[in-house]
Amino acid sequence: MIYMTTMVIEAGSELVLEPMEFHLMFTELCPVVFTEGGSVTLSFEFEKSGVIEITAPLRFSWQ
Ligand SMILES: [Cu+2]
Repeated sequence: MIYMTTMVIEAGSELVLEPMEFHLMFTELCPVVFTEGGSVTLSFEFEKSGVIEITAPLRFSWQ
């Protein structure tokens, strides 16, 4: 796994986040706040598009 703080998405292309590919990984989360089946709101900051927020489901395993 390679830790990255930024990624380049070329105009007109897409970046798919999924387990075992490019993904977001959170560590040392508070189990009271982050529960499987819940969701989390994420803010992505794009150089030209600004900030876009999405709500993503929380899964603790991909199996
Ligand atoms: Cu990871």
